[in-house]
Amino acid sequence: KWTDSERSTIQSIFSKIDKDVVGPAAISRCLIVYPWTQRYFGSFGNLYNAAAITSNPKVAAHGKVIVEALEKAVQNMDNIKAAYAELSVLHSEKLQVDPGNFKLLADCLTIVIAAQLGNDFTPDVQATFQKFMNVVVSSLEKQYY
Ligand code: ZNH
Repeated sequence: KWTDSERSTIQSIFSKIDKDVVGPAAISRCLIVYPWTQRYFGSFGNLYNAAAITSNPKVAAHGKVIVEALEKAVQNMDNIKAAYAELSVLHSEKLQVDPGNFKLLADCLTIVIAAQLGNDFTPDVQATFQKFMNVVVSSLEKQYY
């Protein structure tokens, strides 16, 4: 259940961020600081070091796909689990991503968005964003159980 203030906070975050920067920056950061997450991206080519990751066009494109998926969650805030049902099956059955990794990417997204919003990322905004990402992560995990 979301309060009106939480809804407008989430919408405001997504209206302020530069999506073309946040997605690629967050997935790059995840691949760099948690290098074991690279194992799922064998088809992405060179992920040899931080410079290779941040300049890899497939990584950047995938970052944008992830932000688009988050926007779908924003548009379906009352039904994120249903909106993500297919995506959860894909990650579980086809991609076989260890679900612990969702939280790691969520944390990278939080760090990148915090850096981009600066003073606008107040403790209240942070708490609401955390709640939102927790729902996103648990929705992605749903088909694992
Ligand atoms: Zn993921 C894919 C989302 C996390 C891995 N993904 C994907 C997609 C999407 C997503 C939308 C596309 C699908 C289709 O195509 O249909 N993810 C997402 C989200 C999240 C995620 C929202 C959180 C937040 N992922 C993740 C992680 C990982 C992953 C953590 C690992 C580590 N994904 C993945 C892969 C893929 C995907 C591998 C495939 C890619 C390609 O392109 O191939």
